[in-house]
Amino acid sequence: MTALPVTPPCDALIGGEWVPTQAWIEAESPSRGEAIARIARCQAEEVMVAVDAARRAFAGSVGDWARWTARRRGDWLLEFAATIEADHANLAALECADTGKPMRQAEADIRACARYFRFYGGGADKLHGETIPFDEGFAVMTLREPYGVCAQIIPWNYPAQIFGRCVAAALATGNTVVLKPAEDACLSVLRLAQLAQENGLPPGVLNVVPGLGREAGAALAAHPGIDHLSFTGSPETGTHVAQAAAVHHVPVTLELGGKSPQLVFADADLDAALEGVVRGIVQNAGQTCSAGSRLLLEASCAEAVLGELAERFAALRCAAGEADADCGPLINARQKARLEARLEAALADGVRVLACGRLAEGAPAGGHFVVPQLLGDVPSGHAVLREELFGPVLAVQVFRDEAEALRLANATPFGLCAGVWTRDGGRQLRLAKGIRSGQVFINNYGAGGGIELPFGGVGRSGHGREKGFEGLRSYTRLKTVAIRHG
Ligand code: TXE
Repeated sequence: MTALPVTPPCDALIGGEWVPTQAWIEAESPSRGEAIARIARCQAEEVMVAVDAARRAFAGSVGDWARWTARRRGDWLLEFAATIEADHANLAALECADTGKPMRQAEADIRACARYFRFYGGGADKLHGETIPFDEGFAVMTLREPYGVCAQIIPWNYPAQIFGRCVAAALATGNTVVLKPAEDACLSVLRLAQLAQENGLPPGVLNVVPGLGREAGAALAAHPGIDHLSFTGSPETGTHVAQAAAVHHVPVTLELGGKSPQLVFADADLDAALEGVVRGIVQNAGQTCSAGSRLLLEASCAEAVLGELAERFAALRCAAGEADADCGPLINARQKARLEARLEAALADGVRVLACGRLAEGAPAGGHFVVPQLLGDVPSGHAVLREELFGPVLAVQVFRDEAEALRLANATPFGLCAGVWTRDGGRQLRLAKGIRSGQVFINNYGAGGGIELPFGGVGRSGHGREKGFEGLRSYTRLKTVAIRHG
């Protein structure tokens, strides 16, 4: 087994206790293909006990979390942010080993996780209802109340960041949580849960049930005792969990990935655009919901830009996460085989690889590497332009004018992000309004991941918003109180 910097408890966290399970899952290092830990494999029974524990902590004798004042909850979140920052090196090393992502990215992810707790800790006592002017003799107000028990099913691509995004917002607003991390990467989540317990979080406020999607995940989504469900993952699984939750009329937030375009016009700062385009697809080996996986290039600058882009792709290197190269491995052998099959089918359809990166010297033989690739000559409407590949693969299309650029940008069932690179102010606004997606970035891509910025999708990318104050509101439900005082 590859040695870990620290070994978090790998059991389930239920009601403040670490509970062993009957069966286990071997956690693997994507960089080496070797086992690194054995994590709990929860079944429906453990999920049931965890939901009960969260219910008791919400409104029972154990923690009465919802009755902690907003200020006290906020203070706890702020202290926890400091704890995460103090454990930064351990958490980043765990995230790097478990996901294979380059160390710099793992470090940024842990900083972002702490920042979520800081942002929502500060926001806890600043979220409030409103008063509404109404008929003579009435006083009307809205109250923002927590849902209760929030189920959170999260993926493997950004475990620590998504833990921060979901857990901090839910706890700040007085909810309790049962979280199902992904079977492919959950060590940082387990370490964060351990630190939260050590930081004095009342038992049952945060419960973690590691396990397989079809077992623990399905049991959690279908549990009649949950009050809210937040899911990040594939559209197919998103449909399953939303259907399961609908049986009990549980509100659902779905964040389901994308096929996001980057539109580059000839009048743009092309150097900045190229930098943003390459980073937008290579980050986390393309395993990012908001990856900019389609490049739309204005014809008049296409040749020059493609020449430069090909050079940048050829210079990219893949290596183990710890080596901190441009690109790490994919998460597992299944995702690698899935991507390679799609690339093979694309080549058979006449798609051409215009340029590709290489494995760095010494990259471990057992790692699940796929080198970054730039694809050209893609037939219009081809699968590589419509399906999320979830790898470091950028497909290029050329457009003649703004109208065609907009048509191509909107030509997928997804709608998560878009990047627009142009100096023309009118065009910036027209495209910001015309593009069908949850986020549009002008002359940047991703705004550095800004935790303050609401984030979510349209169409197959899902619905509901997380991050920012909108994310905090989404973990509360509104109650209207009308008082007739005469
Ligand atoms: O996703 P799943 P997978 C996309 C990306 C990727 C594809 C497949 O395109 O190639 O999904 O990845 C849990 N009931 N994204 O198979 O299955 C599972 O245990 C309840 C985009 O890993 O959606 C994990 O915790 N839960 C994405 C989570 O769902 C179930 C991030 C995500 O797994 C379940 C990841 C079930 N029946 C993949 N089946 C993004 N939006 O960033 C699985 N799960």
